[in-house]
Amino acid sequence: MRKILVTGALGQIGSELVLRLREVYGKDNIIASNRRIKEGHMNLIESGPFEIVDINNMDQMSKVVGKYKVDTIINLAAILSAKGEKDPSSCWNINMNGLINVLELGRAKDLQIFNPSSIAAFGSSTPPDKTPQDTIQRPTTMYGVTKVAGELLCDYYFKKYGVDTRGVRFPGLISYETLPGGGTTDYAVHIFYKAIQHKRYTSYIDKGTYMDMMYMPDALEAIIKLIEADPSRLEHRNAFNVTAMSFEPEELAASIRKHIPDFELDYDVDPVRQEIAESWPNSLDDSVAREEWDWNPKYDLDTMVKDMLEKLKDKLGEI
Ligand code: NAD
Ligand code: AKB
Repeated sequence: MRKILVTGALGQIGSELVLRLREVYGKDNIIASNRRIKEGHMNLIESGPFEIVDINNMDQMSKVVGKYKVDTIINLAAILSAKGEKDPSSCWNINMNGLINVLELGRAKDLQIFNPSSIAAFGSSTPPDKTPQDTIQRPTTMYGVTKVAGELLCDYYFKKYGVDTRGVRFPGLISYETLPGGGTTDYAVHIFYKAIQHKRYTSYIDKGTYMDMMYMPDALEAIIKLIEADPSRLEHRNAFNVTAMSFEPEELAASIRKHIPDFELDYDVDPVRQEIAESWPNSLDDSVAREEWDWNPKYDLDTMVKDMLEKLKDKLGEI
């Protein structure tokens, strides 16, 4: 059975991925880690092995890999787009120097490495509609720079050293368990909290701004499917375009109104995040992921909205 170390496990993806991986591979085979303990995660921390690991601290990470005989690292430790623009040097340090540590460990100990990229790896000179798998990548945020460099670095470690690196370009992820960690697509999560609590949301992203999105259950299955994919089918290894839906704020609001008819949406656009959003694609072409490892998301806009509202109402009702 695999032994998987998940870094950055107390973030938006990790807090759900760890529990899903524990169902699939057994709780003792999934080592959750984060550089610090964060409030509200005691369930996850107590549901199996947990270690403090800072990916910028090679000794610490290497000891944990040795202690549990880890054979796979899923590297989720990172700084996202909006936070990255506030502190570009930390964004570079964690997303690049941390990733190099992960890849060096992969090389030294023959580990499989999954490292997610993002739609942020594209920029305004990228074809914005049905953005192809292989195309122009000139991102204008520090986060995007680290994501495209990370994609290349992962390809380099595979080609040069034979490290089994894999990854996808995730779009904005929508989930109810843990709030997003400071990205541009976060509005598409916040809107659900405000819709349930106040029947009203003020969006910092302007109407008409399309971005790709995906519901968390599909994102978790993408990770598991790709780490298990037959390597002989993988022409690409890192940075597969994956998407499930593309919408702009008015379309999301219209879908929410099918369940909360008096929900109101207005705008107070944040120029920084709006500029980032406008530099990202409107919609991705994910046919290569579908061909090479049978990527096939289950949730579209309406099914995601229905499930989000049900689950979040339960969660907020419990508080
Ligand atoms: P997040 O910000 O919610 O969580 C990141 C976690 O990493 C946090 O718990 C943080 O404490 C931890 N961390 C930060 N620096 C660390 C370090 N040096 N060592 C160890 N832990 C550290 O992020 P997320 O949304 O879960 O994203 C995970 C990965 O997926 C990132 O690489 C991100 O770029 C990528 N991604 C996410 C989305 C999304 O919408 N959530 C979309 C595209 C790509
Ligand atoms: C962000 O908005 O920064 C992330 C991402 C798409 O990478 N959600």
